[in-house]
Formats: sequence, C-alpha cells, structure tokens
Amino acid sequence: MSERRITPPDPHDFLAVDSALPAEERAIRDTVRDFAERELLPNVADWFEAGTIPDPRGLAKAFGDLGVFGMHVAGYGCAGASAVAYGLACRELEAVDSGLRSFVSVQGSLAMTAIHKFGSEDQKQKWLPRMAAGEAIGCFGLTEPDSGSDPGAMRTRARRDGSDWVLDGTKMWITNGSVADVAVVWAATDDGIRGFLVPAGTPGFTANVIHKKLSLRASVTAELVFDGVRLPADALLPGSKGLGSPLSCLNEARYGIVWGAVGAARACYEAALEYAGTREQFGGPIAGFQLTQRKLADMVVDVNQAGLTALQIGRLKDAGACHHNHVSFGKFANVAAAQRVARTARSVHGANGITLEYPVLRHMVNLETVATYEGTEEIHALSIGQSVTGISAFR
Ligand code: TGC
Ligand code: FAD
Repeated sequence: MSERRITPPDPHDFLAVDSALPAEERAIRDTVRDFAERELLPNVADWFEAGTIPDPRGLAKAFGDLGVFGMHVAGYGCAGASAVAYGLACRELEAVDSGLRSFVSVQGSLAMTAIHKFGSEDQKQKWLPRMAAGEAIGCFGLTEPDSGSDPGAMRTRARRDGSDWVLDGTKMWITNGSVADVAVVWAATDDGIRGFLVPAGTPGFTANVIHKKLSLRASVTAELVFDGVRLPADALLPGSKGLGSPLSCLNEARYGIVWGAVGAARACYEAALEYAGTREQFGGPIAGFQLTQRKLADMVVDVNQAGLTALQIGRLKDAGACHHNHVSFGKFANVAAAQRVARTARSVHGANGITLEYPVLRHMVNLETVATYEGTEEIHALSIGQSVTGISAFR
C-alpha cells in the first residue's frame, strides 16, 4: 500500500492558516489585498517620506468604495461582515503600512463604533452612511497632553449652559484630527465622562497638525483645541456614560491591531525571505548561512503564531465570547511579535534595510507607534496580569 504524500509547508502560509478559511473570508482577503497592492503599495514609501497622505479625501472615498469602513457594523450602509473578515482586511492593509490600517481603524472602529453604540437614531442616520461611504471622515479624541494611559484623568470638560454644552480642553495625538469632518470628543461632565460630536468648523475648535514624527508618517496626526466651543444639546452621544464607553470602542480598534500586526510582520518576513535568497556574500546566497536560517525560522514562527492568535480571537469574537482581556492578549503578543520580526528582517537586509526601497525599517518604526497607541505594551501587560491574578496593578 503506497503512503499518502503529505504536502510540505508553504513558506508563505506555513501552518496553512489561510487555506483553512472559508471561501467567503478568503474572497474578502483577496479583494482587500488586490486593492492594497495596486493602489497603496506603489505610493506608500513616497507618502511616508513626505510625512503625510496627500489626498486623504480621495483615500477615504477609495476605502469607502472598498467597503472597509465600519465593515463589521450592521446597517447604515455598512457591510456587516464577520469579525474575522474585518480582521483579514486590517491584516492586508497593515501589510502595506500601519498608518493606512490606522485610517480605517479610526474611522470604522473608533468614530463609527462610538456613534453606532452610543448615538441617537438621528446621529446615526446623519453620519454613519456617509462615513461608511468615505464621504465624511471622523476622528476620535480621547488622549490629552497630560493623560494618555490614564484617560480617566482627562481635563477636557463639557459644562451645561442652558440646553447647550460648552467644551474646553485639548486632545493630543489624534489620527485624522485635521482632516476630519466630525470629531468624537470625550469630556468630563458633572455626570461623568460623556462623548460629543463636534463638526469641523465649529467656532472655537481648531486642529493643529503634528509634524516631525519619525513613525506613522503616512498618517495625519493632530492636536485638537476646544476653546469655549458651544454645542447644541444634540451634540451629546446620549448612550455614552463613564470611561467604559470610550474603552469599549478601543476594544474594536485594538482587535483590528491584533490582525494588522500580523500583516506588518508577514510583509517584513516575506521581504527578508526574498532578499536572503538573492543577496550573495562569500560566494553564495545569504539564505544559505545558518545564522540567516535561524532568523528566517524565528520570523516564520512569529508570523504564524501571531496569525493563529488573531484567528482564535476573531473566532471568539464572532461567537460573542471575546472578552476585552482576550484583545489585550492579542495586542500585547502580536505587536511584540511584529516588532521582533521587523527588527530581524531589517538586519537581513543589511544597509539596504535602512532605505525606503524596502519596507522593513518603515514597518519597524511604524510599530513603535502601534506598540504605544490603543494602550501601550505595559498597559496590556497589566490587563493580562490583572486578568490572571485578579489584582489590579495600574495604580
Ligand atoms: P477602570 O476602573 O479599570 O475601568 C473603568 C470602567 O471601564 C471598564 N473597562 C472596560 N470596558 C470595556 N472595554 C475595556 N477594555 C475596558 N477596560 C476597563 C471597567 O470595567 C470599568 O467599568 P465600571 O462599570 O466598573 O466603571 O479604569 P482605569 O482608570 O483604572 O483605567 C484602566 C485602563 C488603564 C485599562 C484604561 O484606562 C486603558 O485602557 N488605558 C489605555 C488608554 C488607551 O488605550 N488610549 C487609546 C486612545 S485612542 C488611540 O490610541 C487611537 S490610535 C489610532 C488607531 O487605532 O489606529
Ligand atoms: P504615557 O501614558 O505618558 O506613558 C508613558 C510610559 O509610561 C509608557 O511606557 C507607558 O506604558 C508607561 N506607563 C504609564 N502608566 C503605567 C503604569 N501604570 N504602569 C507601568 N507603566 C506605565 N489617541 C487618541 O485618543 N486618538 C487617536 O486617534 C490617537 N492616535 C495616535 C496616533 C499616533 C501616531 C500616536 C503616537 C498616538 C495616538 N494616540 C491617539 C495616543 C495614544 O493612545 C497614546 O499615546 C497612548 O495611549 C499612550 O499615552 P502617552 O503617550 O500619554 O504615554
């Protein structure tokens, strides 16, 4: 009796994680990957070098047409796709650049999720279909100059004045802040932390672009200043109440990062694998040296383990069983894995690795931001620590 021949691992999907995906999820992956490789990849190094996205409105429209804004939201012109499908989209976008996945995360997972979860029916009808289509851009203002990891210490304040609200304060490091049509702004009130919708152009509201970033350069980051901004009563997101409201939006964006980090890691590993096979030193390809093979082994293990982590968290999410500590686990583990892979891939590229001709250093420095925003590595370590011990060590 002849033995069945088992196919050897595919270097591009070593544990055959993707081949196990259902056809519908693979189709979404392929659509986003084709778009990303055709429309984004040829331009991203120039955008990164220029330190901006030259046409954010055009990019928003293209993402809207692709259907990735609010992709996992049901109704209001959104695709209502599975959590895994949304994760795959984030993975394929971040394989090009973390800043481009951020654009989608902030719009869909933060601004649109806040409106969807906590907005009135009028607010949802007014903003969500236009945001899903990429005709309106949103941003999400939680962080302040003096409160990042500890958003409960925010100083931005909204006080009642008749039926109006008056908003004062500063938000810092806000992705898409200066190109947004509407800012979701979190402020302390006499009734705890609440969310507000502040349209661009409201008197007293200014957005100042942050320059001189060395990371996430293909992304717009801004400071938002609110100086006696008068808002009508219906600017309040009526369902928002307490710090748990913005944190529940963060879970959605952090989930996208769990997958996105796999994309950045995969892109670095694949660049290193290709480079190692063609670059020759000492009379042969550097891929033939034991030390390079060790690097490739470390990278392929990290990429595949991170992929499995993302898929399992995605399946939990689709089953309605994903706790926010699962998401902390994924963000903590996968971003650290991606950082290791990016650093190793850069070393495989030698001097070429420090240029924008290759993606590795761009991913490596982007991942410094990814490890910082949406809860730093330390904050997620503390969340996991609290989860397994029952003891909070945040304070
Ligand atoms: P704590 O007392 O623990 O919690 C306050 C209330 O919130 C609940 N909660 C959560 N709810 C939903 N999801 C979560 N992940 C939650 N974490 C906590 C908690 O149960 C409690 O509810 P209740 O009913 O008892 O009041 O709050 P704390 O002040 O001790 O802070 C906890 C901590 C440190 C985990 C939290 O503040 C935190 O996550 N800090 C990190 C801040 C952060 O991630 N900022 C991100 C800003 S947005 C951004 O970076 C966008 S980047 C662009 C992109 O995504 O691409
Ligand atoms: P800090 O909180 O001051 O932390 C500094 C250091 O202290 C970190 O290493 C941290 O882990 C550590 N630390 C803090 N507390 C503890 C503790 N209890 N135990 C141990 N260590 C601790 N925010 C938004 O609201 N919206 C956005 O769209 C947005 N986009 C961003 C885009 C970019 C490019 C960047 C860089 C940031 C963005 N952020 C955004 C802000 C981001 O969420 C914050 O930078 C992040 O939450 C960390 O806050 P911080 O920078 O103030 O650092």
